[in-house]
Amino acid sequence: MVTKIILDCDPGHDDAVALLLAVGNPDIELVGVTTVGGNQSLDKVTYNARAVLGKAHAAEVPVRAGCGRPLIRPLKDAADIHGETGLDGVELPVPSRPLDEGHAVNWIIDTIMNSESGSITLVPTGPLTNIAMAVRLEPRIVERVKEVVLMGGGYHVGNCGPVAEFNIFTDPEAAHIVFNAPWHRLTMIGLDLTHQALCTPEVQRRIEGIGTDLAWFVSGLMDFFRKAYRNDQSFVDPPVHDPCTIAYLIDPGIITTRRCPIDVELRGELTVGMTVADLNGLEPSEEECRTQVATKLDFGRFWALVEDAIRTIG
Ligand SMILES: [Ca+2]
Repeated sequence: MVTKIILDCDPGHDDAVALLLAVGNPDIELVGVTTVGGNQSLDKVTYNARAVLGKAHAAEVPVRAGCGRPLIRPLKDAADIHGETGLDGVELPVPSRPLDEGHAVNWIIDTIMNSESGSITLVPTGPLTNIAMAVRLEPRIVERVKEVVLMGGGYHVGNCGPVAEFNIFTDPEAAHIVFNAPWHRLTMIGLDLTHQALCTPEVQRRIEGIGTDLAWFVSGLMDFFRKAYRNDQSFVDPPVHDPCTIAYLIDPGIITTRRCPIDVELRGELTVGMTVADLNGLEPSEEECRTQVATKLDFGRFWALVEDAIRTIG
């Protein structure tokens, strides 16, 4: 069965790989891409999304720009990890057609309201500003969305301070709205999971072995990402966060999950932007709890999916 998704992203090296996995896997239909200010300014990440789709021979996928800044706080980008362009390390093709008109938030609402109920999955891989705005503007989308699978947060670890992850830390108020909306299901693919999705030299050599221009493009992205993660976060290999969301939708068996209540800290002195997951006690039933965290990644099957997608795109 094909899963129809809206990918709400801020490319971003790992967002770019998520785009490629969504385009290159036959079980995913990329209905549209929406962008949000995060890793870089809205203009830059929107350009990057269009350029990556062009690189993937998927320029026909609609792209709409959304919110340029968080609901309340100023935007502090992630240039330290993604560079001045948001996709440093590679040369991007010039997008072949103009940006689609209209605001991403309106487009998300219209698309969900005009599609069969339960047919669209939301996949946010940036700050949750657009999704929060959409929920407030048209609350009926919540019951019409099949599920939300997002990259963000973590239950044991942070990357913007000790306990907060970048996407949630950037717009915690938006995250609070999204985590507290009564979706049929919300899966948090947080750092606990994505720090297992390391692009090791062996993985990168296998990608290069595909031998296409696109494969070398991905390798160029990973070279920059590796250096940035070494310098800024003392990682040996870079964690490629965002495509884990798409991999989970393609094959849920790749990722182990555990249901638990999750909320977002807005006022802590040390913990603003922390996703607080209550893992105490027995795992609640599906009726009791609609949120879950991702805990364990099947590394080999994950990277095999990414390689297959790059090969399929050609
Ligand atoms: Ca992202």
